[in-house]
Amino acid sequence: HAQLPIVVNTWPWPQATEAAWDKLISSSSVLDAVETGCTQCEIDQCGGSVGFGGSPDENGETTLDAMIMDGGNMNIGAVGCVRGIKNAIGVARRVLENTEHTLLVGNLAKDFAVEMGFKEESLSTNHSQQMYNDWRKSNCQPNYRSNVTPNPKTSCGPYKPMRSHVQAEQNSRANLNINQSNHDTVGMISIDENGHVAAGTSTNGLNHKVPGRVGDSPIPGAGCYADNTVGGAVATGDGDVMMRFLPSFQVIESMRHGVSPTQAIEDALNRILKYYPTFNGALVAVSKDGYVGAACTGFSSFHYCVRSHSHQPTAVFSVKC
Ligand code: SD4
Repeated sequence: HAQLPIVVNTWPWPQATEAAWDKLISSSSVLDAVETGCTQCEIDQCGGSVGFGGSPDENGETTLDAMIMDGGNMNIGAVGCVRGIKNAIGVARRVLENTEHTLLVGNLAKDFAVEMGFKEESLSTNHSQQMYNDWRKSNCQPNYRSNVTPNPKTSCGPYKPMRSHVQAEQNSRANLNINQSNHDTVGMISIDENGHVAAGTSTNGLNHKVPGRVGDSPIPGAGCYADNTVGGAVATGDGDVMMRFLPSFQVIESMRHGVSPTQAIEDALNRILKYYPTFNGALVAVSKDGYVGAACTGFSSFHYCVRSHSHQPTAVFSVKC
């Protein structure tokens, strides 16, 4: 338990937590805090899986997903598969503030960003090119396709035929070895001393994803959820699976009925595990009165950061999965 105000985020990225905290103290805006904290991770390329230069898709391109949610009025701004803009969470914030929409995607999300004054630039780096080249050399396996003929565009494959849908998921996910090092979204929750909650996410998704893929991070109730009357929740992990269950929404609804944050997360993960026993994922949640909980599955452990007046500087906590 921590006093309000508070900032919490997924993974051991205290520089993002501190940036959000400083902004929260100076601006008193939980939305500014979440945007600033996630932006810090986009600049730092946290874990290689936030921001530019990570997770090249089958064409070698990095695309970004991000979302920000205001738990006071239940407004959301999000971008999916946005190309050529480094500050995806900033664009999500503009979708929230400057449009009546919730989610913009792809090239047209980039056009919107440029209209809003964001700079268009390449998201590729030597590192992402190298990852892409290495993958091409291995006949582009593993990846997220299950077709038996080569991919006509890349000539990669053929990929292994899959027997059934669930089996396909399990085989391909076991091969993909989704883990902490290739699969870390920043998800952040901020609550001010009046109990105003905001949550946000930013990620470059998955290595070698099929171009056009959007994960859970910009999907309301999947990547995050916030509600001033309850608290906030954020998710990280295998987004293709998670978005089928809306775990952040489930956690908030359980907490609304009095379940503790940790128990609510365990329940949400267990629901997914019934269908996808090898699934990897983690959530962290904060109640509106400052109770923090976390749980994970499939990783060896999950780390998260907490900053408040009683956690100074940022404390990094670890839970075993
Ligand atoms: C996704 N959930 O795009 C994101 C990736 C991630 O921890 O969380 N990595 O599937």
